[in-house]
Amino acid sequence: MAEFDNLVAIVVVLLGLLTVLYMVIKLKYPICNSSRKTKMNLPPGNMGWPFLGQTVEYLKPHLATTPGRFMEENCSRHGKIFRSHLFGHPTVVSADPELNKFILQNEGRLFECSYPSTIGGILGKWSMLVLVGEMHKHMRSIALNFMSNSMLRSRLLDDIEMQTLLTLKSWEKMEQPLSVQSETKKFTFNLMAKQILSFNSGEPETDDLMKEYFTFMKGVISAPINFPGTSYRRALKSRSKILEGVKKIMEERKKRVDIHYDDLLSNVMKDGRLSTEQILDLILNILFAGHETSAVALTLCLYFLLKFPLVIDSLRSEHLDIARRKQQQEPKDLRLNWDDYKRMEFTHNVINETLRLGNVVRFVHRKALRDVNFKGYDIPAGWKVLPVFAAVHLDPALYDNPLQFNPQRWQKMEPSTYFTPFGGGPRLCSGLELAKLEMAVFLHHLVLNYRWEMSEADRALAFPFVEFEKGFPITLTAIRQTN
Ligand code: HEM
Ligand SMILES: *[C@@H]1O[C@H](CO)[C@@H](O)[C@H](O)[C@H]1NC(C)=O
Ligand SMILES: CC(=O)N[C@H]1CO[C@H](CO)[C@@H](O)[C@@H]1O
Repeated sequence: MAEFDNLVAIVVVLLGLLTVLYMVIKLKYPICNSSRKTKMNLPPGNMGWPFLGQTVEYLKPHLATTPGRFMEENCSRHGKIFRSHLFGHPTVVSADPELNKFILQNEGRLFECSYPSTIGGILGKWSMLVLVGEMHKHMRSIALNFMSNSMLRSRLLDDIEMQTLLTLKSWEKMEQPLSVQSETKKFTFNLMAKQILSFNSGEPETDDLMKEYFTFMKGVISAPINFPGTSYRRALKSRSKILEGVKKIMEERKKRVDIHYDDLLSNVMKDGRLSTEQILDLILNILFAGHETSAVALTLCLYFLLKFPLVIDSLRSEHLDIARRKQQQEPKDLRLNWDDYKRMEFTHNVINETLRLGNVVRFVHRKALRDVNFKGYDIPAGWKVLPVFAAVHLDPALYDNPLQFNPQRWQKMEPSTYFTPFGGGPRLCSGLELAKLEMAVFLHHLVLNYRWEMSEADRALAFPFVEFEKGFPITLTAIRQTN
Protein backbone atom coordinates (compact mmCIF):
# COMPACT_ATOMS: atom_id res chain seq x y z
CA MET A 1 0.00 0.00 0.00
CA ALA A 2 2.81 2.38 0.96
CA GLU A 3 4.45 1.57 -2.35
CA PHE A 4 1.27 2.44 -4.20
CA ASP A 5 1.10 5.78 -2.39
CA ASN A 6 4.66 6.49 -3.44
CA LEU A 7 3.82 5.63 -6.98
CA VAL A 8 0.83 7.98 -6.94
CA ALA A 9 2.98 10.72 -5.49
CA ILE A 10 5.61 10.20 -8.18
CA VAL A 11 3.00 10.24 -10.94
CA VAL A 12 1.44 13.41 -9.55
CA VAL A 13 4.81 15.12 -9.34
CA LEU A 14 5.72 13.97 -12.84
CA LEU A 15 2.42 15.20 -14.21
CA GLY A 16 3.01 18.51 -12.49
CA LEU A 17 6.47 18.78 -13.97
CA LEU A 18 5.21 17.90 -17.41
CA THR A 19 2.52 20.57 -17.18
CA VAL A 20 5.07 23.18 -16.15
CA LEU A 21 7.38 22.05 -18.93
CA TYR A 22 4.53 22.20 -21.43
CA MET A 23 3.62 25.71 -20.33
CA VAL A 24 7.22 26.82 -20.48
CA ILE A 25 7.62 25.40 -23.96
CA LYS A 26 4.40 27.06 -25.03
CA LEU A 27 5.62 30.37 -23.65
CA LYS A 28 9.08 30.06 -25.12
CA TYR A 29 8.10 28.68 -28.49
CA PRO A 30 4.75 30.23 -29.30
CA ILE A 31 5.55 29.51 -32.92
CA CYS A 32 5.46 25.74 -32.38
CA ASN A 33 1.84 25.78 -31.38
CA SER A 34 0.42 28.48 -33.55
CA SER A 35 -1.24 27.88 -36.84
CA ARG A 36 1.59 29.82 -38.43
CA LYS A 37 3.83 26.84 -37.82
CA THR A 38 2.59 24.98 -40.85
CA LYS A 39 3.22 27.97 -43.05
CA MET A 40 6.61 28.77 -41.58
CA ASN A 41 9.75 27.13 -42.83
CA LEU A 42 12.04 27.47 -39.84
CA PRO A 43 15.73 26.73 -40.30
CA PRO A 44 16.67 23.18 -39.22
CA GLY A 45 18.05 22.45 -35.78
CA ASN A 46 16.91 21.57 -32.33
CA MET A 47 16.22 23.81 -29.41
CA GLY A 48 17.61 21.88 -26.43
CA TRP A 49 16.15 22.43 -22.98
CA PRO A 50 13.61 25.22 -22.58
CA PHE A 51 15.49 27.26 -19.98
CA LEU A 52 19.13 26.58 -20.64
CA GLY A 53 18.75 25.70 -24.28
CA GLN A 54 22.18 25.14 -25.74
CA THR A 55 23.84 28.21 -24.31
CA VAL A 56 26.30 26.14 -22.32
CA GLU A 57 27.41 24.23 -25.41
CA TYR A 58 27.54 27.41 -27.45
CA LEU A 59 29.74 29.18 -24.90
CA LYS A 60 32.05 26.23 -24.30
CA PRO A 61 35.63 27.58 -24.50
CA HIS A 62 37.45 26.57 -27.66
CA LEU A 63 40.60 27.48 -29.55
CA ALA A 64 40.20 31.05 -30.75
CA THR A 65 41.51 30.13 -34.19
CA THR A 66 38.66 27.66 -34.79
CA PRO A 67 34.90 28.16 -35.07
CA GLY A 68 34.42 25.81 -32.11
CA ARG A 69 32.64 22.47 -31.88
CA PHE A 70 29.15 23.90 -31.57
CA MET A 71 29.43 25.76 -34.87
CA GLU A 72 31.33 22.98 -36.65
CA GLU A 73 28.94 20.22 -35.67
CA ASN A 74 25.76 22.15 -36.20
CA CYS A 75 26.84 23.64 -39.51
CA SER A 76 27.80 20.26 -40.87
CA ARG A 77 24.57 18.72 -39.62
CA HIS A 78 22.13 21.52 -40.48
CA GLY A 79 23.92 23.91 -42.82
CA LYS A 80 25.08 27.46 -42.25
CA ILE A 81 21.71 28.69 -41.02
CA PHE A 82 20.18 26.76 -38.16
CA ARG A 83 17.95 27.28 -35.18
CA SER A 84 18.83 26.82 -31.57
CA HIS A 85 17.88 28.14 -28.15
CA LEU A 86 20.49 30.54 -26.78
CA PHE A 87 20.66 33.18 -24.06
CA GLY A 88 17.06 32.42 -23.12
CA HIS A 89 15.53 32.91 -26.57
CA PRO A 90 14.73 30.89 -29.64
CA THR A 91 17.55 31.88 -31.94
CA VAL A 92 18.62 31.65 -35.54
CA VAL A 93 22.37 31.16 -35.73
CA SER A 94 24.04 32.25 -38.95
CA ALA A 95 27.41 31.24 -40.36
CA ASP A 96 26.14 32.35 -43.76
CA PRO A 97 28.06 35.34 -45.17
CA GLU A 98 25.08 36.68 -47.11
CA LEU A 99 22.68 36.42 -44.20
CA ASN A 100 25.18 38.08 -41.87
CA LYS A 101 25.56 40.95 -44.28
CA PHE A 102 21.78 41.18 -44.71
CA ILE A 103 21.30 41.35 -40.93
CA LEU A 104 23.90 44.09 -40.46
CA GLN A 105 22.61 46.17 -43.36
CA ASN A 106 18.99 45.98 -42.23
CA GLU A 107 19.59 47.25 -38.71
CA GLY A 108 16.59 49.22 -37.49
CA ARG A 109 14.36 47.94 -40.30
CA LEU A 110 14.22 44.15 -40.08
CA PHE A 111 16.65 43.52 -37.26
CA GLU A 112 17.82 45.35 -34.18
CA CYS A 113 20.69 45.18 -31.77
CA SER A 114 19.65 43.10 -28.76
CA TYR A 115 22.21 42.23 -26.11
CA PRO A 116 21.34 40.19 -23.00
CA SER A 117 19.87 42.44 -20.30
CA THR A 118 22.82 41.83 -17.99
CA ILE A 119 25.01 43.74 -20.46
CA GLY A 120 22.74 46.74 -20.02
CA GLY A 121 22.96 46.32 -16.24
CA ILE A 122 26.67 46.73 -16.30
CA LEU A 123 27.36 48.99 -19.28
CA GLY A 124 24.41 51.22 -18.43
CA LYS A 125 21.14 51.99 -20.12
CA TRP A 126 22.80 54.67 -22.25
CA SER A 127 25.38 52.23 -23.56
CA MET A 128 25.70 52.18 -27.33
CA LEU A 129 25.23 48.42 -27.27
CA VAL A 130 21.83 48.92 -25.65
CA LEU A 131 20.52 52.03 -27.39
CA VAL A 132 18.53 51.80 -30.60
CA GLY A 133 16.97 54.33 -32.93
CA GLU A 134 17.55 58.10 -32.66
CA MET A 135 19.35 58.01 -29.33
CA HIS A 136 21.81 55.49 -30.72
CA LYS A 137 22.43 57.72 -33.73
CA HIS A 138 23.11 60.67 -31.47
CA MET A 139 25.57 58.85 -29.21
CA ARG A 140 27.20 57.35 -32.27
CA SER A 141 27.80 60.73 -33.85
CA ILE A 142 29.59 61.87 -30.70
CA ALA A 143 31.79 58.77 -30.72
CA LEU A 144 32.52 59.18 -34.43
CA ASN A 145 33.44 62.80 -33.96
CA PHE A 146 35.85 61.86 -31.22
CA MET A 147 37.60 59.41 -33.51
CA SER A 148 37.22 61.30 -36.77
CA ASN A 149 39.88 61.12 -39.41
CA SER A 150 41.08 64.61 -38.65
CA MET A 151 41.41 63.76 -34.95
CA LEU A 152 43.32 60.64 -35.86
CA ARG A 153 45.75 62.61 -38.00
CA SER A 154 46.10 65.63 -35.82
CA ARG A 155 46.54 64.15 -32.42
CA LEU A 156 45.74 60.49 -31.97
CA LEU A 157 48.65 59.46 -34.16
CA ASP A 158 51.14 61.47 -32.05
CA ASP A 159 49.66 60.22 -28.80
CA ILE A 160 49.70 56.63 -29.97
CA GLU A 161 53.33 56.91 -30.98
CA MET A 162 54.31 58.49 -27.68
CA GLN A 163 52.45 55.85 -25.69
CA THR A 164 54.02 53.10 -27.83
CA LEU A 165 57.52 54.35 -27.13
CA LEU A 166 56.79 54.65 -23.41
CA THR A 167 55.31 51.16 -23.34
CA LEU A 168 58.18 49.52 -25.20
CA LYS A 169 60.76 51.24 -22.97
CA SER A 170 58.88 49.95 -19.93
CA TRP A 171 58.81 46.42 -21.38
CA GLU A 172 62.54 46.55 -21.87
CA LYS A 173 63.11 47.40 -18.22
CA MET A 174 60.53 44.95 -16.97
CA GLU A 175 61.35 41.66 -15.37
CA GLN A 176 61.20 39.03 -18.12
CA PRO A 177 59.14 37.16 -19.10
CA LEU A 178 56.33 39.68 -19.38
CA SER A 179 52.70 38.99 -20.16
CA VAL A 180 51.81 40.53 -23.51
CA GLN A 181 48.14 40.16 -22.72
CA SER A 182 48.21 42.31 -19.61
CA GLU A 183 50.81 44.75 -20.90
CA THR A 184 48.91 45.54 -24.12
CA LYS A 185 45.83 46.17 -22.00
CA LYS A 186 47.75 48.79 -20.05
CA PHE A 187 48.94 50.31 -23.32
CA THR A 188 45.47 50.69 -24.81
CA PHE A 189 43.97 51.69 -21.49
CA ASN A 190 46.49 54.48 -20.93
CA LEU A 191 45.89 55.70 -24.43
CA MET A 192 42.13 55.84 -23.95
CA ALA A 193 42.32 57.40 -20.47
CA LYS A 194 44.39 60.20 -21.98
CA GLN A 195 41.98 60.85 -24.84
CA ILE A 196 38.87 60.64 -22.71
CA LEU A 197 39.88 62.20 -19.38
CA SER A 198 43.34 63.70 -19.98
CA PHE A 199 44.77 61.20 -17.52
CA ASN A 200 48.51 60.66 -17.89
CA SER A 201 50.00 57.20 -17.70
CA GLY A 202 51.90 56.33 -14.55
CA GLU A 203 50.05 58.83 -12.40
CA PRO A 204 48.19 57.49 -9.35
CA GLU A 205 44.75 58.54 -10.57
CA THR A 206 45.32 56.66 -13.84
CA ASP A 207 46.52 53.52 -12.07
CA ASP A 208 43.59 53.62 -9.65
CA LEU A 209 41.12 53.97 -12.46
CA MET A 210 42.84 51.16 -14.35
CA LYS A 211 42.64 48.81 -11.37
CA GLU A 212 38.97 49.56 -10.88
CA TYR A 213 38.40 49.16 -14.57
CA PHE A 214 40.01 45.73 -14.75
CA THR A 215 37.69 44.53 -11.97
CA PHE A 216 34.83 45.96 -13.97
CA MET A 217 35.97 44.15 -17.13
CA LYS A 218 36.05 40.80 -15.36
CA GLY A 219 32.38 41.27 -14.58
CA VAL A 220 31.46 42.26 -18.10
CA ILE A 221 32.91 39.07 -19.46
CA SER A 222 31.97 36.70 -16.64
CA ALA A 223 28.72 34.81 -16.50
CA PRO A 224 26.37 37.55 -15.37
CA ILE A 225 25.04 36.10 -12.14
CA ASN A 226 24.16 38.81 -9.67
CA PHE A 227 24.94 37.20 -6.29
CA PRO A 228 27.19 38.55 -3.57
CA GLY A 229 30.75 37.45 -4.20
CA THR A 230 30.42 36.91 -7.95
CA SER A 231 32.53 38.92 -10.33
CA TYR A 232 29.36 40.38 -11.78
CA ARG A 233 28.49 41.83 -8.38
CA ARG A 234 32.02 43.12 -7.90
CA ALA A 235 31.87 44.69 -11.34
CA LEU A 236 28.63 46.50 -10.52
CA LYS A 237 30.43 47.98 -7.52
CA SER A 238 33.37 48.98 -9.68
CA ARG A 239 30.97 50.53 -12.14
CA SER A 240 29.57 52.85 -9.49
CA LYS A 241 33.03 53.69 -8.16
CA ILE A 242 34.27 54.61 -11.64
CA LEU A 243 31.17 56.68 -12.31
CA GLU A 244 31.58 58.48 -8.98
CA GLY A 245 35.17 59.30 -9.88
CA VAL A 246 34.22 60.68 -13.28
CA LYS A 247 31.37 62.65 -11.76
CA LYS A 248 33.77 64.26 -9.33
CA ILE A 249 36.02 65.24 -12.22
CA MET A 250 33.03 66.76 -13.98
CA GLU A 251 32.17 68.82 -10.92
CA GLU A 252 35.73 70.06 -10.54
CA ARG A 253 35.84 71.03 -14.18
CA LYS A 254 32.64 72.99 -13.85
CA LYS A 255 34.24 74.99 -11.05
CA ARG A 256 37.59 75.52 -12.76
CA VAL A 257 36.51 77.03 -16.07
CA ASP A 258 39.94 78.65 -16.37
CA ILE A 259 41.60 75.29 -17.08
CA HIS A 260 41.15 74.13 -20.64
CA TYR A 261 41.00 70.41 -21.40
CA ASP A 262 40.88 69.00 -24.88
CA ASP A 263 39.42 65.57 -24.32
CA LEU A 264 36.19 63.66 -24.87
CA LEU A 265 34.79 64.58 -21.46
CA SER A 266 35.22 68.30 -22.02
CA ASN A 267 33.79 68.09 -25.49
CA VAL A 268 30.58 66.38 -24.41
CA MET A 269 30.27 68.72 -21.44
CA LYS A 270 30.59 71.74 -23.70
CA ASP A 271 28.19 70.25 -26.23
CA GLY A 272 25.54 70.36 -23.52
CA ARG A 273 23.08 67.99 -25.15
CA LEU A 274 23.73 64.99 -22.92
CA SER A 275 22.63 64.61 -19.31
CA THR A 276 25.21 63.80 -16.66
CA GLU A 277 23.99 60.22 -16.56
CA GLN A 278 24.38 59.90 -20.32
CA ILE A 279 27.86 61.39 -20.25
CA LEU A 280 28.94 58.96 -17.54
CA ASP A 281 27.73 55.94 -19.52
CA LEU A 282 29.35 57.24 -22.68
CA ILE A 283 32.72 57.68 -20.97
CA LEU A 284 32.53 54.24 -19.38
CA ASN A 285 31.56 52.66 -22.67
CA ILE A 286 34.21 54.24 -24.84
CA LEU A 287 36.79 53.24 -22.27
CA PHE A 288 35.38 49.72 -22.43
CA ALA A 289 35.03 49.47 -26.22
CA GLY A 290 38.34 51.16 -26.81
CA HIS A 291 40.81 49.15 -24.83
CA GLU A 292 39.96 45.51 -24.39
CA THR A 293 39.36 44.65 -28.05
CA SER A 294 42.39 46.39 -29.49
CA ALA A 295 44.64 44.97 -26.76
CA VAL A 296 43.48 41.45 -27.61
CA ALA A 297 44.04 42.12 -31.32
CA LEU A 298 47.58 43.32 -30.69
CA THR A 299 48.33 40.34 -28.46
CA LEU A 300 47.05 37.91 -31.09
CA CYS A 301 49.15 39.66 -33.71
CA LEU A 302 52.42 39.24 -31.78
CA TYR A 303 51.44 35.64 -31.10
CA PHE A 304 50.70 34.73 -34.72
CA LEU A 305 53.83 36.48 -35.95
CA LEU A 306 56.11 34.42 -33.72
CA LYS A 307 55.26 31.29 -35.64
CA PHE A 308 56.23 32.95 -38.91
CA PRO A 309 59.73 34.49 -38.75
CA LEU A 310 59.55 35.18 -42.50
CA VAL A 311 56.50 37.35 -42.01
CA ILE A 312 58.34 39.26 -39.29
CA ASP A 313 61.21 39.78 -41.76
CA SER A 314 58.86 41.21 -44.38
CA LEU A 315 57.24 43.44 -41.80
CA ARG A 316 60.62 44.61 -40.60
CA SER A 317 61.78 45.50 -44.07
CA GLU A 318 58.61 47.51 -44.73
CA HIS A 319 59.20 49.50 -41.56
CA LEU A 320 62.93 49.87 -42.19
CA ASP A 321 62.08 51.46 -45.53
CA ILE A 322 59.78 53.92 -43.84
CA ALA A 323 62.34 54.70 -41.13
CA ARG A 324 65.15 55.24 -43.68
CA ARG A 325 62.97 57.49 -45.74
CA LYS A 326 62.29 59.62 -42.71
CA GLN A 327 66.00 59.89 -41.96
CA GLN A 328 66.60 61.33 -45.43
CA GLN A 329 63.65 63.69 -45.53
CA GLU A 330 64.04 67.45 -45.14
CA PRO A 331 63.02 68.96 -42.82
CA LYS A 332 63.77 66.04 -40.61
CA ASP A 333 60.87 64.94 -38.44
CA LEU A 334 61.12 61.44 -37.09
CA ARG A 335 57.57 61.30 -35.81
CA LEU A 336 55.30 59.09 -37.87
CA ASN A 337 52.82 60.94 -40.04
CA TRP A 338 49.76 59.94 -42.04
CA ASP A 339 51.77 59.30 -45.22
CA ASP A 340 54.04 56.91 -43.34
CA TYR A 341 50.98 55.14 -42.02
CA LYS A 342 49.52 54.81 -45.51
CA ARG A 343 52.79 53.24 -46.66
CA MET A 344 52.39 50.36 -44.23
CA GLU A 345 50.71 48.11 -46.78
CA PHE A 346 52.01 44.76 -45.70
CA THR A 347 51.34 45.75 -42.10
CA HIS A 348 47.69 46.15 -43.04
CA ASN A 349 47.68 42.67 -44.52
CA VAL A 350 49.06 41.42 -41.21
CA ILE A 351 46.36 43.30 -39.28
CA ASN A 352 43.57 41.96 -41.50
CA GLU A 353 44.88 38.44 -41.22
CA THR A 354 45.14 38.73 -37.43
CA LEU A 355 41.53 39.88 -37.21
CA ARG A 356 40.35 37.18 -39.63
CA LEU A 357 42.05 34.31 -37.82
CA GLY A 358 41.77 35.61 -34.25
CA ASN A 359 38.19 36.91 -34.33
CA VAL A 360 38.31 39.30 -31.40
CA VAL A 361 34.54 39.88 -31.61
CA ARG A 362 33.17 36.53 -32.70
CA PHE A 363 29.48 37.32 -33.07
CA VAL A 364 26.95 40.05 -32.31
CA HIS A 365 23.46 39.93 -30.79
CA ARG A 366 20.43 40.87 -32.87
CA LYS A 367 16.72 40.16 -32.92
CA ALA A 368 14.21 40.07 -35.76
CA LEU A 369 11.77 43.00 -35.67
CA ARG A 370 9.37 41.29 -38.05
CA ASP A 371 8.99 37.99 -39.86
CA VAL A 372 11.88 37.76 -42.28
CA ASN A 373 12.37 35.27 -45.07
CA PHE A 374 15.89 34.62 -46.25
CA LYS A 375 17.10 31.89 -48.61
CA GLY A 376 13.75 30.15 -48.14
CA TYR A 377 13.95 30.09 -44.35
CA ASP A 378 11.59 32.01 -42.09
CA ILE A 379 12.93 33.94 -39.14
CA PRO A 380 9.94 34.76 -36.90
CA ALA A 381 9.56 38.23 -35.43
CA GLY A 382 10.95 38.41 -31.91
CA TRP A 383 13.48 35.63 -32.37
CA LYS A 384 17.11 36.34 -31.64
CA VAL A 385 19.55 36.21 -34.51
CA LEU A 386 23.27 35.65 -34.06
CA PRO A 387 25.51 36.47 -37.01
CA VAL A 388 28.67 34.51 -36.21
CA PHE A 389 31.54 36.35 -37.92
CA ALA A 390 34.13 33.84 -36.74
CA ALA A 391 32.46 31.02 -38.67
CA VAL A 392 32.52 33.08 -41.89
CA HIS A 393 36.12 34.21 -41.42
CA LEU A 394 37.25 30.61 -40.99
CA ASP A 395 35.11 29.16 -43.78
CA PRO A 396 37.14 27.08 -46.27
CA ALA A 397 34.67 28.04 -49.00
CA LEU A 398 35.85 31.66 -48.67
CA TYR A 399 39.51 31.33 -47.64
CA ASP A 400 42.08 28.75 -48.71
CA ASN A 401 43.51 26.98 -45.70
CA PRO A 402 41.46 29.18 -43.40
CA LEU A 403 43.17 28.02 -40.20
CA GLN A 404 46.57 29.11 -41.51
CA PHE A 405 47.99 32.55 -40.66
CA ASN A 406 48.87 33.89 -44.09
CA PRO A 407 48.98 37.70 -44.46
CA GLN A 408 49.99 37.36 -48.13
CA ARG A 409 46.50 36.12 -48.97
CA TRP A 410 45.29 39.72 -48.66
CA GLN A 411 47.56 40.85 -51.48
CA LYS A 412 45.63 38.95 -54.09
CA MET A 413 42.20 39.22 -52.55
CA GLU A 414 39.33 41.34 -53.77
CA PRO A 415 37.94 43.55 -51.00
CA SER A 416 35.13 41.49 -49.56
CA THR A 417 32.01 42.57 -47.73
CA TYR A 418 31.95 39.25 -45.90
CA PHE A 419 34.99 40.19 -43.83
CA THR A 420 33.39 41.90 -40.85
CA PRO A 421 35.76 41.97 -37.86
CA PHE A 422 34.28 45.35 -36.95
CA GLY A 423 30.65 44.53 -37.66
CA GLY A 424 28.88 46.60 -40.30
CA GLY A 425 25.93 48.72 -41.33
CA PRO A 426 24.72 51.50 -39.02
CA ARG A 427 26.60 49.94 -36.11
CA LEU A 428 29.97 49.51 -37.73
CA CYS A 429 32.64 49.89 -35.05
CA SER A 430 33.37 53.58 -34.73
CA GLY A 431 36.87 52.88 -33.44
CA LEU A 432 38.11 50.72 -36.28
CA GLU A 433 40.52 53.26 -37.73
CA LEU A 434 41.86 54.00 -34.30
CA ALA A 435 42.33 50.29 -33.58
CA LYS A 436 44.25 49.74 -36.82
CA LEU A 437 46.38 52.81 -36.22
CA GLU A 438 47.30 51.59 -32.75
CA MET A 439 48.32 48.20 -34.10
CA ALA A 440 50.31 49.61 -37.01
CA VAL A 441 52.25 52.17 -34.95
CA PHE A 442 52.98 49.64 -32.25
CA LEU A 443 54.21 47.10 -34.79
CA HIS A 444 56.40 49.76 -36.41
CA HIS A 445 58.45 50.43 -33.29
CA LEU A 446 58.36 46.85 -32.12
CA VAL A 447 59.76 45.19 -35.22
CA LEU A 448 62.31 47.94 -35.77
CA ASN A 449 63.81 47.72 -32.32
CA TYR A 450 63.04 44.38 -30.74
CA ARG A 451 62.81 40.64 -31.02
CA TRP A 452 60.46 38.63 -28.89
CA GLU A 453 60.27 34.98 -27.96
CA MET A 454 57.54 32.99 -26.32
CA SER A 455 58.86 31.85 -22.95
CA GLU A 456 56.18 29.22 -22.39
CA ALA A 457 53.82 27.47 -24.78
CA ASP A 458 50.44 29.20 -24.76
CA ARG A 459 47.23 29.33 -26.74
CA ALA A 460 44.30 31.68 -27.20
CA LEU A 461 40.86 30.46 -26.19
CA ALA A 462 37.45 31.93 -26.98
CA PHE A 463 35.22 32.15 -23.90
CA PRO A 464 33.84 33.70 -26.26
CA PHE A 465 35.97 36.76 -25.38
CA VAL A 466 39.46 35.84 -26.47
CA GLU A 467 42.03 35.20 -23.77
CA PHE A 468 45.40 33.49 -23.55
CA GLU A 469 45.58 30.73 -20.97
CA LYS A 470 48.88 31.98 -19.59
CA GLY A 471 48.70 35.60 -20.68
CA PHE A 472 51.18 34.97 -23.55
CA PRO A 473 54.51 35.38 -21.72
CA ILE A 474 57.46 36.56 -23.80
CA THR A 475 61.01 37.68 -23.37
CA LEU A 476 61.89 40.84 -25.23
CA THR A 477 65.35 41.80 -26.48
CA ALA A 478 66.44 45.03 -28.04
CA ILE A 479 68.17 44.75 -31.42
CA ARG A 480 70.71 47.14 -32.87
CA GLN A 481 69.54 48.98 -35.93
CA THR A 482 71.55 48.21 -39.03
CA ASN A 483 70.73 51.05 -41.36
C1 HEM B 1 40.49 45.37 -32.95
C2 HEM B 1 39.75 46.12 -32.18
C3 HEM B 1 38.24 46.23 -32.27
C4 HEM B 1 37.32 45.33 -32.72
C5 HEM B 1 37.56 43.92 -33.26
C6 HEM B 1 36.01 45.96 -32.58
C7 HEM B 1 34.82 45.37 -32.96
C8 HEM B 1 33.58 45.98 -32.87
C9 HEM B 1 32.34 45.40 -33.34
C10 HEM B 1 32.20 44.02 -33.99
C11 HEM B 1 31.35 46.28 -33.09
C12 HEM B 1 29.87 46.13 -33.45
C13 HEM B 1 29.01 45.61 -32.32
C14 HEM B 1 27.59 45.33 -32.78
O1 HEM B 1 27.29 45.52 -33.96
O2 HEM B 1 26.77 44.88 -31.97
C15 HEM B 1 31.95 47.44 -32.45
C16 HEM B 1 31.27 48.56 -32.03
C17 HEM B 1 31.86 49.65 -31.43
N1 HEM B 1 33.23 49.84 -31.22
FE1 HEM B 1 34.69 48.59 -31.71
N2 HEM B 1 36.17 47.21 -32.05
C18 HEM B 1 37.51 47.43 -31.85
C19 HEM B 1 38.11 48.57 -31.34
C20 HEM B 1 37.44 49.70 -30.94
C21 HEM B 1 38.09 50.90 -30.48
C22 HEM B 1 39.58 51.15 -30.35
C23 HEM B 1 37.10 51.78 -30.17
C24 HEM B 1 37.34 53.17 -29.71
C25 HEM B 1 37.00 53.77 -28.71
C26 HEM B 1 35.82 51.12 -30.44
C27 HEM B 1 34.57 51.66 -30.23
C28 HEM B 1 33.38 51.08 -30.62
C29 HEM B 1 32.09 51.70 -30.42
C30 HEM B 1 31.82 53.06 -29.80
C31 HEM B 1 31.13 50.80 -30.94
C32 HEM B 1 29.61 50.99 -31.00
C33 HEM B 1 29.24 51.52 -32.35
C34 HEM B 1 27.76 51.70 -32.50
O3 HEM B 1 26.97 51.00 -31.87
O4 HEM B 1 27.37 52.57 -33.30
N3 HEM B 1 36.08 49.86 -30.92
N4 HEM B 1 33.32 47.22 -32.33
C1 LIG C 1 41.51 44.60 -45.12
O1 LIG C 1 40.13 44.34 -45.07
C2 LIG C 1 39.31 45.39 -45.49
C3 LIG C 1 37.88 45.00 -45.24
O2 LIG C 1 37.49 43.91 -46.02
C4 LIG C 1 39.57 45.69 -46.94
O3 LIG C 1 38.77 46.77 -47.37
C5 LIG C 1 41.01 46.04 -47.11
O4 LIG C 1 41.30 46.20 -48.46
C6 LIG C 1 41.92 44.99 -46.51
N1 LIG C 1 43.24 45.55 -46.50
C7 LIG C 1 44.33 44.90 -46.86
C8 LIG C 1 45.58 45.69 -46.87
O5 LIG C 1 44.34 43.74 -47.15
C1 LIG D 1 20.90 22.99 -32.99
C2 LIG D 1 21.77 21.83 -32.72
O1 LIG D 1 21.67 20.82 -33.37
N1 LIG D 1 22.61 21.95 -31.75
C3 LIG D 1 23.69 21.04 -31.49
C4 LIG D 1 24.96 21.77 -31.77
O2 LIG D 1 26.08 21.04 -31.37
C5 LIG D 1 26.10 20.62 -30.01
C6 LIG D 1 27.36 19.83 -29.77
O3 LIG D 1 28.48 20.65 -29.85
C7 LIG D 1 24.88 19.81 -29.67
O4 LIG D 1 24.89 19.57 -28.28
C8 LIG D 1 23.64 20.57 -30.06
O5 LIG D 1 22.53 19.78 -29.87
